Amino acid sequence: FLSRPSELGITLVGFSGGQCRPGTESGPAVLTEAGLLTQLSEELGYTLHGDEQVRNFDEYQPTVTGRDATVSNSTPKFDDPDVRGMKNPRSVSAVTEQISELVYQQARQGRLALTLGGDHSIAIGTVSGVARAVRERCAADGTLPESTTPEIAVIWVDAHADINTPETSDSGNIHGMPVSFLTGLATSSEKGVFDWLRSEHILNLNKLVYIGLRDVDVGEKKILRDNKIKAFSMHDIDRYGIGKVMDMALEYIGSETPIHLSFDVDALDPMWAPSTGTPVRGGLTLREGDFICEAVAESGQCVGVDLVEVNPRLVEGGVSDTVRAGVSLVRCALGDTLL
Ligand code: 5AB
Ligand code: MN
Ligand code: MN
Ligand code: MN
Repeated sequence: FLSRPSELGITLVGFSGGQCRPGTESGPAVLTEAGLLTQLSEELGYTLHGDEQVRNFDEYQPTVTGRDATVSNSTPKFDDPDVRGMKNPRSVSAVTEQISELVYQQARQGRLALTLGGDHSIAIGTVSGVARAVRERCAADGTLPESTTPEIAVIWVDAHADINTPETSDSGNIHGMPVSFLTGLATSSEKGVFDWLRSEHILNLNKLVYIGLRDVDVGEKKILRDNKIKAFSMHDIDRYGIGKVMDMALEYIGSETPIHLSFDVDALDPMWAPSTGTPVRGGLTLREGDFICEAVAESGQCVGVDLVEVNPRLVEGGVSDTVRAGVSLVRCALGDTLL
């Protein structure tokens, strides 16, 4: 379908405003300091485009309070009162709007869009940007095989479904809501709060596949059921094994549909990835996580990859394990084992 892409469009998003635990903004820095980008170019042979430095979004980054106050950089806080219970709504909207444009600019040139986060709210930007680029490339002659579908599929690997609407969310944290905005289940009611999302950004609910779920809120379960959303929970992985689950996931998507992989590191069991804001026990092994990424790479359909929710400030259990896991996941998603 797609030849193995050789060009990568990198976006490094140092942002943590989609949730309340400072530290996620340093995720891209620790992953790149571990040598991830060098490995992608020197060992996997990719040509890298886009960000070399982490984007810090200082203006929109929430002010750190409490016992962490001494380590915060004291930029003036953007005035951002709650909207429909959402925390930092204008900040997250402004940052994801920029990410969407950046990722779109990479993906429209046929580059595989790799984004390192950052909390999972940033996927509102990445998925919307890739969705728009693929729609545009399908409409333009000759840039993709003729049978390619203009709508992308998303494989969302996560302990959580991240499909709360502002109304169903108990926490108000937007990293628990990206899928509802991306699919149009949640819409804007206020200027400056996700009012930039257009139809070309939207993900079809029947092109969404979850893998790894084990902590889904009551309101989210109703959304999954009512919309018949495809989901492989940890229970399904236990029952069928990860190999069969990936076969079923890719068969559901079909071979003509470009795939965006959005990988929340908390899908892995905290044994492998402890440094993350919302760990849930009973998760994927590192090999199961790597296998998911390998299978997506092997499909030849991958157009975008996110790795999010690495929080180096949460050191219990060791940051280095989480970083090593993150590096491994990205390498596998970019076809490491196939070389
Ligand atoms: B993550 C929770 N469902 O809405 C909520 O880490 C958790 O991006 C969301 O998957 C976890 O706050 C968001 C309770
Ligand atoms: Mn999660
Ligand atoms: Mn998530
Ligand atoms: Mn999390």
